[in-house]
Amino acid sequence: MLPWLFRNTPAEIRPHEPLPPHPGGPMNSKHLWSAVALLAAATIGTAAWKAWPLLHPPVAASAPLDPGCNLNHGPCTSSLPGGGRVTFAIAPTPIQPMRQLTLSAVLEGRAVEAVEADFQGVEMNMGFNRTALQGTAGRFEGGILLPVCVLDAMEWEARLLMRTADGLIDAPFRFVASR
Ligand SMILES: [Cu+2]
Repeated sequence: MLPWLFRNTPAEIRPHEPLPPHPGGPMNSKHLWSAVALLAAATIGTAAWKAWPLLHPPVAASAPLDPGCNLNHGPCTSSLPGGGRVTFAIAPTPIQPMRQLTLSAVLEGRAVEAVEADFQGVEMNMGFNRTALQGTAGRFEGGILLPVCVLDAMEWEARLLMRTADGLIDAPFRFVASR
């Protein structure tokens, strides 16, 4: 009885029934996400591995930090391990963020092939702020723009990275940049 009704029904209902779970479906998707996570971890790992020498160049010797010298009050001089000294200055003062700063490093009694200045927040990560200074005969100059901080005043450490025949020598200097 009413065969036409029953003939149509199965065909109309079937597409609306939930599909039977695909045998390998959920498993494949888990594997896919594991692969994506592994790939992401490997990519981040590789990037960190490649960035490590850039962010943390192998330093052969470090000059001590002189807490008594403030770059806001003028040049600071640091004795280098192995001999010689460097005088570092930032102008203009007071040192402010988002302002073109002139950097100068003068070497005495030590042959230096290249100088870079790296700026880091003492108490907070302010990103990568490094610039190469240009020059010869012991006088190197460069410029940098420091990023603005959420704080009105923040303490920075400027680190001179000096390439010498004895390897990389760094010298730290500290100052507060105020808006
Ligand atoms: Cu800051």
